Amino acid sequence: MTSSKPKTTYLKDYAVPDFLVEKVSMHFDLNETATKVTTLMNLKRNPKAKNPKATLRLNGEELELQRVLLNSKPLAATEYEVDAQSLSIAQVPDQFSLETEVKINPQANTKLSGLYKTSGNYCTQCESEGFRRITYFLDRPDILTKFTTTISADKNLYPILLSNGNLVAEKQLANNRHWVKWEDPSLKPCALFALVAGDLGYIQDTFTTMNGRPVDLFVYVEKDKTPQADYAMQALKRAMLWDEKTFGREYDLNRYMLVAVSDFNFGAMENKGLNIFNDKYILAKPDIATDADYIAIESVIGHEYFHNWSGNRVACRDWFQISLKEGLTMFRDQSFTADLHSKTVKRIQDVRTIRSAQFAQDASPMAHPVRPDSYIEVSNFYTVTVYHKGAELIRMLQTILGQEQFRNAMDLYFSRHDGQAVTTDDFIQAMEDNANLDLSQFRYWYQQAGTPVVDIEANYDADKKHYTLRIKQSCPPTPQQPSKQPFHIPLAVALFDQHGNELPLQLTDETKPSDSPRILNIKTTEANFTFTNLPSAPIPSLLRNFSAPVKLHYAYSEADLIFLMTHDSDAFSRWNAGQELAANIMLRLINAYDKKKTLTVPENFIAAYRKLLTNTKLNKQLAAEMLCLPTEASLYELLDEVDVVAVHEVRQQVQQQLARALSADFLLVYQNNHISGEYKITAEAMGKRSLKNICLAYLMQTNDAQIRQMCLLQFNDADNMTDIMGALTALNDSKCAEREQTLAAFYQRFGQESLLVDKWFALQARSTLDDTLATVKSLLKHKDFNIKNPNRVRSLLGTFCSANHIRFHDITGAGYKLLTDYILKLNTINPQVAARIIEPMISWRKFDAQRQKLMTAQLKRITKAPKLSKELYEIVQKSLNQ
Ligand code: B3K
Ligand code: ZN
Repeated sequence: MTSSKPKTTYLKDYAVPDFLVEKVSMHFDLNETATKVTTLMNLKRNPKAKNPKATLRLNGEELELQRVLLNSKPLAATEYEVDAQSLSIAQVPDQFSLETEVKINPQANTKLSGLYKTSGNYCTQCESEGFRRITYFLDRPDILTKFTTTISADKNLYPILLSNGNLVAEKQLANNRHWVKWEDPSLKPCALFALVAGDLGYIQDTFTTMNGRPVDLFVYVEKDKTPQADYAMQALKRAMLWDEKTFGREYDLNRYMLVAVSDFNFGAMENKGLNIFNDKYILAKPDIATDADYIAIESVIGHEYFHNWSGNRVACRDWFQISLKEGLTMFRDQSFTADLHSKTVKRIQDVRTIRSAQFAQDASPMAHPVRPDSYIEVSNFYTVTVYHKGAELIRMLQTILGQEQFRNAMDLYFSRHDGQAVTTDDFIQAMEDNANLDLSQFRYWYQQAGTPVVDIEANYDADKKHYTLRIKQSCPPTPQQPSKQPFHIPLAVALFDQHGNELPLQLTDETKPSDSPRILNIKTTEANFTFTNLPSAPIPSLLRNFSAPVKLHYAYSEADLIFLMTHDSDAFSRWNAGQELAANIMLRLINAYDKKKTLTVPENFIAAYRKLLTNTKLNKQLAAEMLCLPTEASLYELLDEVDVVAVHEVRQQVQQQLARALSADFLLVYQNNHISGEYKITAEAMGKRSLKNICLAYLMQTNDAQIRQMCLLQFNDADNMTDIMGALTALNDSKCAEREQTLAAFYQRFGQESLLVDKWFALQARSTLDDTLATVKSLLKHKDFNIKNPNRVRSLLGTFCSANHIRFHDITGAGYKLLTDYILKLNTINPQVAARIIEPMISWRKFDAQRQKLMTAQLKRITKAPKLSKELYEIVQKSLNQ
């Protein structure tokens, strides 16, 4: 909280810590409103510190200090200083022990950072700066030390007491309390500390590592939820095996624990040996979780597990390096999902996120490099840029180095830096050293924000049989970075002849053709590549598999795109060509809409869709992806000024015209993809379900009573949540009795399952019906709405504001006002959640003058809030001033 202007932290100011912590022992005497935390640490001056006489300054927030002992001697109040952020002791010896005792109030902790209570249990969240809300400490990621934790608590209320590492002792105490001791042999930053206490149920299993070491695995959940924990356990075992096979990484402790909690600020947390999860990423059974939920659970469990090497054993030096662990770990989890399921579908989904959310952030006032240079509040930097674009950078390195070299370079990185806290530069250095490559220009990807634009023109010289690609790169200015250095862009290219044959690629200075596709390494603002021996003008397939996170401009004809949609040998590129074709048509129609012309979807596009629907050989998951039109958000990224209504109307019109023209085909595909028998999470079964459900959604666009009945039937007959949600989603934008009926039935049936109540809130928030704003307002008063529960806030307010553009951007400004009312409430309750849901309002410059005025008025209202949190302060002031 701030009364004065919050301070900015700069990467350039990084200095090594003045003190090091040799080891730390903590004791937690758990009590709802007054937990006593005793911390004993052995400290010594850092020989590398600049100032050998520096004052010891420990971070601490919202702590009630009881006593301080230096070398076992109590300090008088005059011997130390305490303020709202720290405890300082001047003139300490070079080596000493320090013991502190503080009181904290977990029950009152609604920020869910530090130690807090959730559904009757205790849990912690320390990354990035939550540990200082538990005890006074050197709360910075380059302080690595060994933790011993003892916990005492009421035995009946909290029979399970967990912390990092190994359980080494337990005993009974008086007054029905018990005591446990955990020892973590690993070196870790305090951000990876964790404690859990509660009356939890669990399941147990073992995994034998590649070197034959058994590891005890535990998944802890609320007591009645143990039947929903099996999938998580299996997913964990798959992740452990995959990391051994793919990266040679073995787990190091004897025990690995996952815990599901229902109040959590984000997805999960990789605390050493004791991962804590938002329960939506653990709990699963077919009538509760959708196919997408199953895949997400496996991927988040994988992600947290993979952090054990990328993030925990090799940690970050400072919080500017978040992508060192998050970009890398996300790349690892993406590869895991791709290997276990469909490579193409996974790539399509990840590219969708980049093109809609990450490109939007790169163009927003919060644009920042993958390795930011400064922050006011570090929790604002766990972003789609740091994670997703960060993962794209690792993917590009894999492309540039080649699979084998990349794997070797990863081995070097892990062995060189095991047990250290390092930087993204250290990572690149390992890549360079292993492959003997110069990646100095690649480093700009970490340093420069903004989405590069690659313009390509092609020219065919029939006499010489030469084909030239003229490539230009540029990058728009971003806050604090008016001009940019050229990036090293790996551009994957293939060329096709008119019959769909992939052509051999030989540059003019080469003696023989190389494999297709090939990577053109673009390092300058302009570059030309001339291919030879091409008997006729080829059709280029560019940026294959989205080989770099850039916007590609090449003037494809519609015929070329339709050609690539059918003939490209790479499935991702076929999808991509279809998306580009659809986007081009939609942009044209948006223009026509503005000029009040009639909107007609071209015949060739309808024909291309018919081909997709009638091609029974096509992989079904891919077919479903290809049938999805570009999202409204991704169209926003193609427009200089967004006309919310035009984009929405056009997308709707295209859907409707496709549905009407192809209703018989949609119906046939719908009917042919019903599955009977046991629910399975195989590619085949998931493909059928997604194809069927997308067809149902299209069919609903025909406004036919029989289709509404089909939805109802599917809703009633479904034995899995994917099909239930498929029916509800298809009905969701139609004002009809079937919608009312199914929504009510859903709540009645699943009203006790909080993850499904979240889905019920989200569905209604997403509906494009014209009374949705009023519905959202009334749902905010529903007995199940709880502003302190992040999942609930995200499902209702988050979904409405980020996924329902047409209703959130209502021209009266009522959507903006509603969001702001709740942001102001959340400012004190949970600023991290507030800072997330404000995002749809910060890019106000993209919209028309009237909406700009309405949004900025609300942003200004936020700036006037008493006790504005650092989280909101940073975002709002950047949004208004940059
Ligand atoms: N490392 C955590 C995110 C922490 C967010 C702190 N505000 C989860 C993850 O990426 O695995
Ligand atoms: Zn992570």
